[in-house]
Amino acid sequence: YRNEALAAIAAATDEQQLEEVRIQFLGKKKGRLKDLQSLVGKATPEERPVVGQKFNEAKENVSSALDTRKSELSSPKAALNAIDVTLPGEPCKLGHTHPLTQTIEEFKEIMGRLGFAVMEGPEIEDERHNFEALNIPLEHPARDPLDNFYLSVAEAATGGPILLRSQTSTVQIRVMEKTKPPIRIVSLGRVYRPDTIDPTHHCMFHQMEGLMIGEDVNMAHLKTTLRMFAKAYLGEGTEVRFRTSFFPFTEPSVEVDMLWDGNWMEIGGAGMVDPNVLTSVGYDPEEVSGFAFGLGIERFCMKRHNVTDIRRFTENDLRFLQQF
Ligand code: FA5
Repeated sequence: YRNEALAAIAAATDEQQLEEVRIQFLGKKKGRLKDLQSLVGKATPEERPVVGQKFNEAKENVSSALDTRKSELSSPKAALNAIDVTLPGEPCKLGHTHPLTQTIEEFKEIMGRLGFAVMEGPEIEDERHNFEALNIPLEHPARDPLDNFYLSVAEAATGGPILLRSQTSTVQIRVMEKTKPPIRIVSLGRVYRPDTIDPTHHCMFHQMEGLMIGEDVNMAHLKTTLRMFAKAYLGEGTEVRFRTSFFPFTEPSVEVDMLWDGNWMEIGGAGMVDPNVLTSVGYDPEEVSGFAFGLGIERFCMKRHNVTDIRRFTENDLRFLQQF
């Protein structure tokens, strides 16, 4: 009886089978222990203590074996044993960085080689950093609520209006406010505008801002920096062209075009930092000068990879993303 019971307990592979074994041997009604018990009853009075003791021992052995097996079967190790580690596994699907992130990383790397440190600024901004310190006065049309994503809540500390930044030029101010010249930084990140969405415009896109401040920094430095950047990213044959333009925070201001594969692409704005901006951060325009530029990152990534619609970047379609 005992050996049979122990063998059955060891052979049980889950808790349900074990329960069946328990009923078969220790069950109150038909368990085989009952048969044994009746033998005890039939023993002679002299034999009875010995037989009784043997009976109790067998019963103890079986129930403790049951308990041990039960805790084995319910432990995590049991679950582990149930896994056949020799079977071939499911291949792990590896993701990769988004094409725009790849472009951003490459831009940082190129500008780093030209001596520009990478800075970050907040995506939710106050009016000082998005407009005022950038020489965009209150009555300027760029501040129209219809042309910006203003938030419905006010800034906690000042109670002033806040908005999603419409340009990375905000970071110029943040950096100059807390750093003394010379400065040579880039800042890459998201900006938001309620533009009509089409193949080349989105309401959320990325810009790379550049800022260099020092003694005698001039337009030639700006053009050389952008030309070296363009050649590094787009290739040796790339040309850079300036067209006169206007931005409140630069004087003079230019639109920047780059010649790539025979086509002139408009990729951003630039210029010499306006003296009013230098004054607003406590610099003396008689002592320092500087240039700034702001380039649209999507345009570069689209041109490099022949992406014809800017909306592809945010649709999360794996068939698109897996190509990069
Ligand atoms: C600016 O945002 C200025 N802050 C640039 C600047 C910086 C000028 C420093 C002077 C000094 P603009 O609005 O032109 O400029 O935008 C710059 C670039 O962002 C554009 O040339 C374009 O490449 C990209 N861009 C603008 N709007 C969108 C849009 N809706 N979707 C995608 N890219 C856009």
